[in-house]
Amino acid sequence: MILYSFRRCPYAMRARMALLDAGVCCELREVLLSAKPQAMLDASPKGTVPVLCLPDGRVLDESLDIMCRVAQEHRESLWWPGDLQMRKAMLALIGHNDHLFKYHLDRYKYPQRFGIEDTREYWLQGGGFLAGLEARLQRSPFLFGPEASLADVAIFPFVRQFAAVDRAAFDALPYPHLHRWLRDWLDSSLFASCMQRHVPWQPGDAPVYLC
Ligand SMILES: N[C@@H](CCC(=O)N[C@@H](CS)C(=O)NCC(=O)O)C(=O)O
Repeated sequence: MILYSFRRCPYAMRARMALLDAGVCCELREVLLSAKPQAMLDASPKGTVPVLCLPDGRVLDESLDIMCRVAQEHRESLWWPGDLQMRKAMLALIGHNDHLFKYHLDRYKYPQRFGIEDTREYWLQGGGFLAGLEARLQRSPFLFGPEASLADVAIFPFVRQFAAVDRAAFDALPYPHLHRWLRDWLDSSLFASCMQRHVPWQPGDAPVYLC
């Protein structure tokens, strides 16, 4: 398997964390978004990372598809719950993250890209999503119960980005459970492994593995 990835991309991060956690070893090709390798574009012309090329020639070019496949095939219980209602609820929360929260995060983090002068509205809207996470984390250590799930790993990289825009403002939010949850993920060995630095891949390079 080959994974095209970009270290700082939150979508690529969650795919790498899922692969690492499941113990699935694959070749890791670090990509420069400004100079995407032709081999990656041949596999997935839409040109976003992550892209996972499977040995049978199939290509997964959506991070959630990569995570779901890994969770289904290599993990049990909460990662990919047998309970259909729980699975639907997890995918709904991830969908909310990927669409609404990401929308507000982008505008809060990069106001100049969107011609925005006052980011307060986006901070508040993003904060609304965080309040929902806090309510869940008050009830259990992870978003869907006592163990880490697909949803925790899918959402964590985006909360990390939101927190990093103005760390003091984030730390001042009255969300102690969310702060603990984020800190635990940031301190985890899984995150440390997924954030190792690699030089961008070029054809002919010796393979580097994500293991
Ligand atoms: N829906 C995609 C989104 C992936 C995505 O947007 N990745 C960004 C980097 S974080 C990207 O590759 N953008 C292309 C570019 O900047 O040229 C997924 O979940 O995999």
